[in-house]
Amino acid sequence: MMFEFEVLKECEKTGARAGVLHTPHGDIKTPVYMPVGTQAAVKALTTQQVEECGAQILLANTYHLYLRPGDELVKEAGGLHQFMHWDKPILTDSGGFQVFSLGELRRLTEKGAHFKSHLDGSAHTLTPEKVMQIEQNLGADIIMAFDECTPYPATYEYTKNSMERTHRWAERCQKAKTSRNQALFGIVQGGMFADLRRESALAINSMDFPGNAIGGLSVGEPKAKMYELLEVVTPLLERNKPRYLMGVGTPDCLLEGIERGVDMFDCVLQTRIARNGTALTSQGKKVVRNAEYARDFSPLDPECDCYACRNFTRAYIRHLLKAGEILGGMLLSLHNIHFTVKLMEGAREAILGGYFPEYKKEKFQKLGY
Ligand code: PRF
Ligand code: ZN
Repeated sequence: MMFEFEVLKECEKTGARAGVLHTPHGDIKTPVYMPVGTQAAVKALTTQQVEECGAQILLANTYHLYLRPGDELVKEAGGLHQFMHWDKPILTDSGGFQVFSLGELRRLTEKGAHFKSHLDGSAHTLTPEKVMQIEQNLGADIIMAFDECTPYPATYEYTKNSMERTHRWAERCQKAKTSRNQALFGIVQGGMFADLRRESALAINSMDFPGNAIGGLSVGEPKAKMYELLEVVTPLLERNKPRYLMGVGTPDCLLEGIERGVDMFDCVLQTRIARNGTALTSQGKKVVRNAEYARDFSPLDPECDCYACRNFTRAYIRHLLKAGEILGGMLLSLHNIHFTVKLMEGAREAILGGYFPEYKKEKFQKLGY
């Protein structure tokens, strides 16, 4: 089995698990945080730097790469791995989130999503079949089904109809996929309604995808609501398959997700806040751009051993940010990814060592949650 997932150990007190997912581009140790490279680049970083941060897998976006430079061009380049020079695993999201963020520019039918490009206003239609063709051209190891990320808030009726269409689209994706070296993951929706979440988890799980994702969360609802719905969904998803919580990745949400049985996460937060001057540290978030760090000659995070922390001070990085030097955003991006990867590696070790609840408690105290 090319995409076999092995659960190595489960926490005795929580749903947390440590595992390994085998892919054609190597193994992924879970739980895992996937940095986001929307346009085939993790913003501000080379793939060499991303690798040095310890990242095991990157996420790229179907929607963006289809519009520019075009999936045919990426295929001609030898696929996404070769195009961006990253030979570890890649996951492509289906556009089911990006398209729906377009608001006025889109319309949904049973057939698919009709929308105008955010780049030049040109008209396009993405259908489950078209998305499979695009994701096959891009050539990622893991590809996502085309779904609708139900907007928040939404009525019960809208959510139910949207969820049912997402299920029909998932089946169409499964039928349309012809590649054998890619794993197609289904996506659970169901908005903020526990009964719909249950129905969606059962439906997607029964379609027997090699992995199951949970979409439509972290869309503006309170965190407690997300945790409550996760508790409904994860126990219904096959134990021996990876579970992926889409678009979630603050340090607290990562640990809460792991505790509820999630194996994979992605989030743009790490690189986004880096570019506007914020560091994730073992003592919580630090806005390094602030004046209080002007004469702070200590590293971003004294407990971190990333390239930025080994070689530069808060004062220097603050100076770079204030002076508009792109190196500032680069060093912070590198640190934030490294920090998050280490948090996940620590969680994995804790699960394997049988002390995950204590690990989570200690991290929450230090991070100030
Ligand atoms: N669907 C897809 N991608 C996503 C989401 C979703 O619901 C989310 C929601 N947090 C992030 N990315 N396809
Ligand atoms: Zn660091």
